[in-house]
Amino acid sequence: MGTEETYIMVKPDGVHRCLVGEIISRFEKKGFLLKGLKLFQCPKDLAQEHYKDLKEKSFYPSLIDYITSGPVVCMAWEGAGVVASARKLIGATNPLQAEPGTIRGDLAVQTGRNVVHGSDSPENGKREIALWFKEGELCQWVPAQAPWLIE
Ligand code: DAT
Ligand code: MG
Repeated sequence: MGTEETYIMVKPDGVHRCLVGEIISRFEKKGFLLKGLKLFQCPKDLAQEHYKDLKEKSFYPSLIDYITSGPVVCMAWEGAGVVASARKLIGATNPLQAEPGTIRGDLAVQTGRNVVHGSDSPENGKREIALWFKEGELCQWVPAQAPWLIE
């Protein structure tokens, strides 16, 4: 099993639009390992820390308002190559440019309502999981299907 981890989050629009199951299902079906999962109301300071690299962008205030506007679903997924693969499953930031078959390509129309977040590097995967999950919220386990996914 690879040790790479990524932080995936269904944003408030995805929760309101009842897309949680659909989005989780895409990662489950791919075969990655779910390590953590929770419905969570994000406080403003956490949203600001998560998106700190975008602080100077004009859309930053509305991005913070959006992410804190309702519950999100936080997930930690593990697997070899999971960061890049999850970004492919998610699709381009602008849903109009995201390929059909990707989550954003199939389920969203606007950048400011693009339903899901995925870490952009293994380093940020680790950083974001540590940011969004407390100690004890992640599970170490081996799924029954493991031998049928990785030889
Ligand atoms: P991604 O979520 O694909 O990693 P990002 O890290 O560049 O994209 O930006 C984080 C989020 O900020 C993105 O999912 C939606 C929002 N955002 C990015 N660019 C935007 C823009 N030009 N207008 C409005 N929102 C934007
Ligand atoms: Mg990003």
